[in-house]
Amino acid sequence: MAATYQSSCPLNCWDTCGFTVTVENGKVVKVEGDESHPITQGKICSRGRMLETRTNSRERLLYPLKKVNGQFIRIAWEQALNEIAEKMKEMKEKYGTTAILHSHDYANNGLLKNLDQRFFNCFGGVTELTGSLCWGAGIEAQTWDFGSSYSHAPEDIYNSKNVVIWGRNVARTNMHLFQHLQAVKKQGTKLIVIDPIFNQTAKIADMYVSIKPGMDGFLAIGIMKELLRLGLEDQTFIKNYTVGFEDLLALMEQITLDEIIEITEVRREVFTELAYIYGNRPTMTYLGLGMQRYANGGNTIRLIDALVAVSGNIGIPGGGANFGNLQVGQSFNIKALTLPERKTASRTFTMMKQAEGILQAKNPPIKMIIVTCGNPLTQVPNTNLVKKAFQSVETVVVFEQFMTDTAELADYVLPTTTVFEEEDIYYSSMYHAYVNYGPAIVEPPGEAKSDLWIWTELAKRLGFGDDFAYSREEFLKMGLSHLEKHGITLEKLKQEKHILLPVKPVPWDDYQFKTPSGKYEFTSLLARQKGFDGKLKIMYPAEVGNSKLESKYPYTLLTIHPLRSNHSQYYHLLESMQSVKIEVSEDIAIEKGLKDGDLVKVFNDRGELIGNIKVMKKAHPKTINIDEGQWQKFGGSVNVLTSDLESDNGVGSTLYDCLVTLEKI
Ligand SMILES: Nc1nc2c(c(=O)[nH]1)N[C@H]1C(S)=C(S)[C@@H](COP(=O)(O)OP(=O)(O)OC[C@H]3O[C@@H](n4cnc5c(=O)[nH]c(N)nc54)[C@H](O)[C@@H]3O)O[C@H]1N2
Ligand SMILES: Nc1nc2c(c(=O)[nH]1)N[C@H]1C(S)=C(S)[C@@H](COP(=O)(O)OP(=O)(O)OC[C@H]3O[C@@H](n4cnc5c(=O)[nH]c(N)nc54)[C@H](O)[C@@H]3O)O[C@H]1N2
Ligand code: SF4
Ligand SMILES: [Mo]
Repeated sequence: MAATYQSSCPLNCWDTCGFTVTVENGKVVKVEGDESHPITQGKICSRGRMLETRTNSRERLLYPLKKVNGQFIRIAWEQALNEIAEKMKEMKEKYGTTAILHSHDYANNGLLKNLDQRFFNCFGGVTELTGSLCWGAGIEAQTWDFGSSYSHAPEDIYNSKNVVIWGRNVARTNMHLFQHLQAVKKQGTKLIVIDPIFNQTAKIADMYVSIKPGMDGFLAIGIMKELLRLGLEDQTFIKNYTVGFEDLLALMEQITLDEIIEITEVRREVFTELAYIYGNRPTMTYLGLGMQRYANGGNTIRLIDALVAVSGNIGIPGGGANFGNLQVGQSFNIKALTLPERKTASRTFTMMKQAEGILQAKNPPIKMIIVTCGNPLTQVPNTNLVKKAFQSVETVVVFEQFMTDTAELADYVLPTTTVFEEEDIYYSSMYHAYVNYGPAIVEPPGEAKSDLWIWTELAKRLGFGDDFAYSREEFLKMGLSHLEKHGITLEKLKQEKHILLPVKPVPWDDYQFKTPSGKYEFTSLLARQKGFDGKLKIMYPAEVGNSKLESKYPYTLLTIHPLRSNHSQYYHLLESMQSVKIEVSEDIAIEKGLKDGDLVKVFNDRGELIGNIKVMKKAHPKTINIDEGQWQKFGGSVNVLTSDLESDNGVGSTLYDCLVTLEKI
């Protein structure tokens, strides 16, 4: 007998789709789009559909494993939990709790995944990771400018005259926005795409701007120069609702349009045309994550924000500098779930520098790593250093669904459930503001257990079992407690399956910003409080454009997100993905005499990777792309080449700020 259930995509993605899942004989047999979901409307991508394959895969981890003499052997849960708890106690007594590092990312958008922090806080506080490989630089930048990072509601795009997609690979990473782009184009809205790669989104654009990677801030300055020359700025907004405009004017004096044209490799007419587009309000800007993964990434986002502000596109329907949508996550009572007040010790490393942190830590050294919802061996920059760091630690515990590169290095691997095997609610602070319900609809295979079950069992053994003596339902209610006054309860969510959270569809429409001054800040007071000077800057990437380094490594390496995988999560399930593909711009192919299929070695001082050439049509000169997420056994992660430097504001990555060269083999 087949039954269908409404559920949600748990993956780290802009869209957080609604699912209809078919179950037959206790197995998930099909994952489709839920047509009743207001945003995702029955359409999902292959990553969502393939959660069926991930759930039923014969490669799923089924039993706790322990490494003995270099080999994994199956052990009982009782033994695994006792030994890990014992180890944690020993660490706490000998070195203090911060000798343990919690390494994680955000592989699953479930609300209850936040309970990892409750566990570590109640334990006393471990070494934690701060910042974000993903969007850290941009979130911090918008926090300096606006006080937070908020996006317009998806349907507000129909109020725009122009839509600028600035460094977001919409067709591949944000499919429901792509559908809106196709629709607004039909009603005459002008679509502009700014990207060094002529991607599927660029193909439908009215205007495509190819730019040298890492130089978007300069483009924004150039457009602002033209905007002011043409008298198209919004003087009322600037005068009444901003601070620091004179600093911005002084900055623009420091560089000429001719210099900007040379740096960005963008034609002069484009600056003028984009000035008219920004001046012809409302213009909506969607900022992507690609262009802030540079050493100047925070400053880049701030300069684009400044352009949106100067042109008066803030707080109006059809406008906005849409990057993250933190209003969504802020709706939940995360404090009640995580109990931050229980932490008595703390130490932090940034996500980018976790390897260096591990290798250099003293007082106490890192003696144990617990990895959840992450695969640092493929996803964190400078893989060779990450590997060395993880290998240097006495005990590594990994909670996983599959034997990933990270799990391979572990001493204990604990098998976890997938989305269809546990109840949770799902949201993402990236695009729309619906929260979706996801019931447990099948039994986990083998002895796989939810992350929460593992935390609970460990907590009991470590003496704070009471803090975990709640059912999943009780925890979900805790997380939803702030929403009761808006009539949003777990019962209602279970009934309706998806509910719109009470967030603003047009953020900042009252011009009350969350900055220290209450205004939009071209010069940021918050940044000053943090020890920066807070001003916008003329600022270059660390590697791209660095002429000394370019003489040795002349090509910029981008490592964008794969079409058919969410990061590393699908390579092992799709044979067509199990090799390294090296995409090069046409000028590189000509210069090096390369054609599709040729085998080459790409390298820099950090590492090397071998793969097959694919020539990219119309990409910006001297640009290479290798999709991120590849596994060691299929050729290896591109992060052997990337840098672990932090962005200008300290909390983002510089994954795309990477120079390489290549050689035919
Ligand atoms: N298929 C798929 N979708 C995904 C994911 C996935 O792994 N696979 N991951 C999800 C997650 S976690 C995230 S964070 C989002 C990311 O979503 P996006 O922001 O779309 O992701 P990126 O792959 O980083 O690529 C963005 C674009 O930035 C461009 N770019 C790179 N450098 C520059 C630059 O200097 N200037 C400009 N203007 N453009 C530049 C790239 O060419 C690329 O087209 O996607 C989500 N969706
Ligand atoms: N070079 C380069 N590197 C990048 C990027 C890039 O564009 N280029 N993108 C960066 C970005 S945007 C991001 S968001 C990060 C993503 O980095 P990660 O989140 O580390 O990447 P994933 O491959 O999604 O790996 C997550 C792991 O978590 C496991 N997992 C899934 N669900 C659960 C669960 O419920 N519980 C547990 N315990 N485990 C689970 C999966 O099996 C998978 O192995 O990568 C970053 N790294
Ligand atoms: S990965 Fe993203 S687009 Fe695909 S089904 Fe999940 S939420 Fe939707
Ligand atoms: Mo991400």
